Amino acid sequence: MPIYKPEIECASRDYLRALQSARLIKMVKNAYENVPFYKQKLDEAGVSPDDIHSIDDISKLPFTVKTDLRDNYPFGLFAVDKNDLVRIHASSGTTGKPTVVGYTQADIDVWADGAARAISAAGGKKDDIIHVAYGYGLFTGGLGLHYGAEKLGATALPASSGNTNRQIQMLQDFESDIICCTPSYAMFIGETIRDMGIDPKSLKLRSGIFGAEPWTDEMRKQIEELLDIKAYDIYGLSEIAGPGVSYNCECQNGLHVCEDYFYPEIIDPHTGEVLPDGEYGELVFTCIGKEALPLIRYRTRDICALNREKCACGRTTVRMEKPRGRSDDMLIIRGINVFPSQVEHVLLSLNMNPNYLIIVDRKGVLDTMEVQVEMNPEMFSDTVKGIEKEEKKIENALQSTLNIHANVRLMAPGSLPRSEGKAKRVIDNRKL
Ligand code: DLL
Repeated sequence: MPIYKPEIECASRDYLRALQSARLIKMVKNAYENVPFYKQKLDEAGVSPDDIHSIDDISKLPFTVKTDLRDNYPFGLFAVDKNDLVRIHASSGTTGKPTVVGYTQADIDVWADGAARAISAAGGKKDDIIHVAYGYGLFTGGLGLHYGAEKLGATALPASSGNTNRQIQMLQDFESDIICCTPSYAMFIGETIRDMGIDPKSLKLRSGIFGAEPWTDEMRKQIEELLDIKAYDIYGLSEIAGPGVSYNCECQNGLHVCEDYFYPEIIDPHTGEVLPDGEYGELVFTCIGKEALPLIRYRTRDICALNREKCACGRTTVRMEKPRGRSDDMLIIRGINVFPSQVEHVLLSLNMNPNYLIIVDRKGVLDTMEVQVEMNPEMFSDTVKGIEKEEKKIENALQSTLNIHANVRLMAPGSLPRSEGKAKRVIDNRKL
């Protein structure tokens, strides 16, 4: 398959390191001279820009965390004058003020370049229609893929999210080649197509680029079947750029990082120590190619591992594993760490529907966990006894993976809320 930027994506490791070293030196200087927060932070850590000679010196630098952005809300970490900004995005968290990010024209070009690499790696070509069903607005999903599609020279279709019947109409009438949305919305579009009696093979759709939330390989298989496409993962976060920080190639084996712009490290989340390739820990990025928001060692909270082996696709760029979840999504139930993705993995391995909701509560001193799962349509006509048997089977499977008991409740098909953007999988009623 053609590679969008082979001079970078297939470059030698030595070339990439030299490029990263030059860019790190420049960005640290920019941050130190133009962001008072970084001047203070580096002074406190006893590091000066003059101590940074190569990418190996990165571990001398202090970390940046999400609250640093919030504490300097809205524009306090920007290294450029407001006149030089051409775009602002923001991501809303569950608590507090949103995180605000800004871009110069050069930053938009960097971001669009990453998104174009991702679309190309998913087989996108100039004559394709790229159907963008991520939300447009302050969220980076819609505009990120949109600019990527245009940069590639393909045709962007700014469908935005929602109005599923209209999405399907457009898939049919405009003959979209590639669809971009969250994996949970892709599932919903696929189910709706099935329920409408439309044969997915009658659509021109060839691939999908799905991200913005964790999803498992089992869910990938279901989406691929429902929509009769190949499903590619895409990763990104607003603070670093947006979608296109990393992406799947046709090997679907990890996500290639645009490491010429976003330098990744994996650290032990407790000690901050850098971990060797292959070990799971917290993903950290340094924006070595951006002007407006030059974040240094930003802790993403995403849990994954890195792999620097050459990929069968020919790309040499480092791959990150599919993020397993976020350290702040991790539930601690009766002292045991539980990731929603583990629940999803168990459900899908039993051929259950991936629409589920985890409800955590506290009765007295004891935590309780309930998992609501939608029945498959053929189970709906089952007897009460049959349903109870099925619930027990899922409870046993969850127990053996998670090591804790969860009450399973099978729900009517279609009864759990559907998401057009990021799915909400957990309700935690404990007042922790
Ligand atoms: O979700 C950017 C994006 C848009 C990525 C469209 C991909 C596609 P935020 O709203 O700032 O940005 O959320 C970033 O979402 O730290 C991860 O926890 C999670 N995330 C994003 N992509 C993936 C993925 C966008 N492919 C946060 N797999 C990140 C797992 C993902 N988690």
